[in-house]
Amino acid sequence: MKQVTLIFVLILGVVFGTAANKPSKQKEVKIKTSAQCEMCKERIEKNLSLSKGIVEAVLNLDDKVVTVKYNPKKTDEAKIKQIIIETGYDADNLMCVQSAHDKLPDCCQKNAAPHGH
Ligand SMILES: [Cu+2]
Repeated sequence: MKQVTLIFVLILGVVFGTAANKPSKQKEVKIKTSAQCEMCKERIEKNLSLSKGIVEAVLNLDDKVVTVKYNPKKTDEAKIKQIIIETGYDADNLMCVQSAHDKLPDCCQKNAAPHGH
């Protein structure tokens, strides 16, 4: 009988423990991009935030890392990276889609000289 009680307590612990481990259904991912300037930042953030399942996208121009908050039921990291490369920028180890990159303003292309505007 004692053993049954112990098992019951263990199961309860697992159930409540699991629930406590996910306070929200949101996930966050940080992706390194090839953004060059403020325009790139706006372009990437806008394209991401308009996409399904993405709650928020904030790009830091200092390290070019975009932090994306998303709903894992509606999207995933691979899809998020796909949006970035289709916008014309590298996403971590993925190369940008060349045709999309070539449509960017000169200053936003990867071989552009460092600049601020
Ligand atoms: Cu730019």
